[in-house]
Amino acid sequence: MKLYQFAISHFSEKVRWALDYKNLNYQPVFLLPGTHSKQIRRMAPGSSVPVLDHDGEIVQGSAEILDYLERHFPEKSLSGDDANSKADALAWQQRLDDEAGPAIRTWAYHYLLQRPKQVAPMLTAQTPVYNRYLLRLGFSRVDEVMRDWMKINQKTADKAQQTLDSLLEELDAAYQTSGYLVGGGFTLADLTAASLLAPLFMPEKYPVPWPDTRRLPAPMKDWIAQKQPKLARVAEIYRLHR
Ligand SMILES: N[C@@H](CCC(=O)N[C@@H](CS)C(=O)NCC(=O)O)C(=O)O
Repeated sequence: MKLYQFAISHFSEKVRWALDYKNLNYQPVFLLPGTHSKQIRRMAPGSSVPVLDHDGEIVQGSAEILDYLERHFPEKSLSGDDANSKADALAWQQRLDDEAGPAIRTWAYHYLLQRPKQVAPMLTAQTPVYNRYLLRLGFSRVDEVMRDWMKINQKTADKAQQTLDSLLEELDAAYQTSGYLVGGGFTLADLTAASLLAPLFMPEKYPVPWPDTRRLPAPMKDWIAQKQPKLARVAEIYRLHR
């Protein structure tokens, strides 16, 4: 198996985690955001990562890949104990993929793109080191293209922060009952929450050099610090199950 991905991609982290959790061997292929699309479009309909190549069978999209892995490698299931749990876990995954994923991305890039020195090593992580220098050289264009492509500006970042505020409240409440989102154990719902929110608690195992939080733009630094209590359980789940 080969996994085409960006190191920084939190959707890719979902799949890295599922593959590791199931003890499956795979070859990681780390791509550079921007130059990736040609290579991905040769294999799949869209340009997004993650993409899994399993002996020539191509699967694009983190939810589709998790579903594929559950069907082909059912041991160490991530789908809960019964059909109801599976449906609940999938519903959480869909909501988090649709809401948390894009919101984190908009919010974090809005501030990180203001710090080229910190974001360049993250965008180029696990690729040849010259990419970091090339990216720094062309940074103003990278900034412009990324903002334009993902519609990132102060207004969309503020809206993303509101989305995250209410989602974090909801997750915190949901975690009070059993410590897991579905039933009493770890499922792909928790894996999705902890992967997509990882940029807010910056776990060591995630394959990028996280920025020094003291040097982040003040609104980013302050909001992250303020939200740590609400993130305590997902951060713990990452530590326990990743
Ligand atoms: N719903 C998709 C979202 C994937 C996604 O947004 N990937 C981003 C990186 S986190 C990407 O590849 N962006 C570049 C592109 O779309 O060409 C999934 O779950 O895989």
